[in-house]
Amino acid sequence: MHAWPASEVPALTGQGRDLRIHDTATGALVTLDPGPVARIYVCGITPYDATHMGHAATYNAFDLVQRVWLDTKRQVHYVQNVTDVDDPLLERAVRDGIDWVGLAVKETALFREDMTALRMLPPKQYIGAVEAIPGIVPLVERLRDAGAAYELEGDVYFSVEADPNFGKVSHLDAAAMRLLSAERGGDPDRPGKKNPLDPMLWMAAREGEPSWDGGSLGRGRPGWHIECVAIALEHLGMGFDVQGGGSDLVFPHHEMGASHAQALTGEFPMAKAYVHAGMVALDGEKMSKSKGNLVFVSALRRDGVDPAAIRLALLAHHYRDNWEWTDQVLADAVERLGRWRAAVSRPDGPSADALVEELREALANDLDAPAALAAVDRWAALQAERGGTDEGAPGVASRAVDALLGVAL
Ligand code: 5CA
Ligand code: ZN
Repeated sequence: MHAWPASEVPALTGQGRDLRIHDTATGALVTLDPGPVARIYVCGITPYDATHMGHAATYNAFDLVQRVWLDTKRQVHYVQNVTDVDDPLLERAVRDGIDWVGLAVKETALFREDMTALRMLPPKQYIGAVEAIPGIVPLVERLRDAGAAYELEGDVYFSVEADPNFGKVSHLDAAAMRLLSAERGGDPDRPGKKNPLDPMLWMAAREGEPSWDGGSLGRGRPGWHIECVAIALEHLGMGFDVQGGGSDLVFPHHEMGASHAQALTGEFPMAKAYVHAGMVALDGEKMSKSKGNLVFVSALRRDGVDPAAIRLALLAHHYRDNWEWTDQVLADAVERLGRWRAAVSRPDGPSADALVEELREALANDLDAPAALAAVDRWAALQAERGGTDEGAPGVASRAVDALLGVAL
């Protein structure tokens, strides 16, 4: 699939900082030391009901990761998937009486537009589950041939017992895992499974559902977790720097992905850091497609809201916090954008050199975007109250806000 156009990232003078970030697997802050090319995989959308503010908040977090790396003069190899065939997508198409392919194409196009408007950096590879099938089938065959997978009425399941490190991403107990598995696409109650938690790798063709040639697996379609593992391993290889997503992906998705990769390669972990964004809520509940309590980026854009203000609304929250979307959050962001734009629209001002360092420090410290916003607020307040004589300052401030926060002033 094609991704979306990249907005330019201005190069800043001086030295970027290495990123210290929270890793779910170890429960600690880790200082990442990527090579000259940092490698990141971020789980993409299942293309229906996109892009809501929860999606946007999560992609914003991983956009910041890349901006910190780019500031250290590294290149970034970014891969993202689109889960363009899966139960919830097919169910939505049936509910609405529309073609599932058309639904996925339309929603993915809208997502690209939203990401472009929000100045989110595009992945180098943007890969749909359907186009990944030829790479998924041999992995499932390998897992089966190695005894890490088994067949149940034509479907193929992964055996969590095959992974000595199972549980090391989420650290949940069996009861919690079982509950989340049932909630998030698993089938713990299906009779005949070796372990209730075992996830499907390959689902045999069902009447009235799309299916593909699976070689020795027979016709069918891929399971969810193996999709991301196949794409990540093909394009990034084992031991890449960050796997990202919202906290609702910790279990089962990222746990199972780490397990599949362990069984395939004998190595753990697949990613050096498992990074998870908090959940955005609306009216006191997690914003989710199943509940339908959604605020869409595209709807706000249609209403004339500046995408830079949407982005500032996201940045006002720490990525690991759970937070609530309200009209006030947006109003505050619109007001802040106005203040910042006024501050950089003057020909001179107070020096912004310290501001650049404060932005770098804040983001390198587990992506502390609220601290970064506070630093810009302070500089803008100085500009408004006293001004200054540094002729380059507004340009320096504006380029730093663009490069590090993705906000064009
Ligand atoms: N296609 C899979 C990942 S492989 C998927 O989870 N798709 S999704 O469309 O449901 O979500 C896309 C991303 O948005 C995921 O990282 C998910 O964790 C995140 N996300 C979903 N809802 C919210 C929310 N309310 N707040 C924050 N992030 C969210
Ligand atoms: Zn994924």
